[in-house]
Amino acid sequence: MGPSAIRYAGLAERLRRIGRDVVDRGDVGVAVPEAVDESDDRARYLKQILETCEHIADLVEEVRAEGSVPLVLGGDHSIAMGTLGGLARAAGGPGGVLWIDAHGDLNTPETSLSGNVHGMPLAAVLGRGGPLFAQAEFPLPSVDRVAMIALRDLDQPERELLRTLDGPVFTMSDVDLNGVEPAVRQSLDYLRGSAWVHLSFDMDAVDPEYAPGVGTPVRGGLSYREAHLALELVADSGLLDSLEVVEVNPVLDRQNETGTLAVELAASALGARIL
Ligand SMILES: [Mn+2]
Repeated sequence: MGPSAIRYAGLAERLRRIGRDVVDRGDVGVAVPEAVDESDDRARYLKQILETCEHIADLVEEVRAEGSVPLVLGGDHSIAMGTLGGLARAAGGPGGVLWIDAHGDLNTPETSLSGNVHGMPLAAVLGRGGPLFAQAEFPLPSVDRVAMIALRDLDQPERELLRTLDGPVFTMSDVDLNGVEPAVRQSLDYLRGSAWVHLSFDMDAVDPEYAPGVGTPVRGGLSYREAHLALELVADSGLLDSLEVVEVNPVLDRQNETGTLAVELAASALGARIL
């Protein structure tokens, strides 16, 4: 439903207005959770999620081979495994990701209390998700550099994994103290050396006041303008090869405010300017 909400909010028209050609490749088939067995309670629906991610990886690889910029819409953040797997396959090796999210998404089937795979994709793409992810047909690890912004809700095992990563990490406390600009600039400086650069934008990075339609809202997020400025800086850098906007849940939204914000933010990341 997330992608439909973002389309309904006028994504294609908005991107065409900033001079982008848009080709909508349609929806990727997803199993209906109520109709399938969740299989393993440490990583619920992992088999079905990896199948979906395999289809996403194929599409992303194809789009990259055409020389275009993939814009992947979701839905559950676990789709990032497919996006990043496709980028790694297209490039023949791992790259960098700017992960803007309230959460670390660094759990594993061994550490997760909920078994929600959408709390694990960053660990998985770094090759740290553990043996259950070995069944993936797309490349893992697909990422060798990660920078993170807007964190404010971490589990203890995630903190421990986070400490072993090299890249810059900016919590909301850092953003409060120093602003979002240095966080984005330092993140981009770190990612500049990567073979390719992807932006994974979880709408729950934004404060729930502006983005209420997300599965796991956390108060104290990016303001409306902080989110836009961050993505304007990403666009200005000229580094972006690919992006995704995820965790839009229209069932929890208010009159598609979150879908509408997703459109605006995607436009900023792809070069929309005030002047
Ligand atoms: Mn996330």
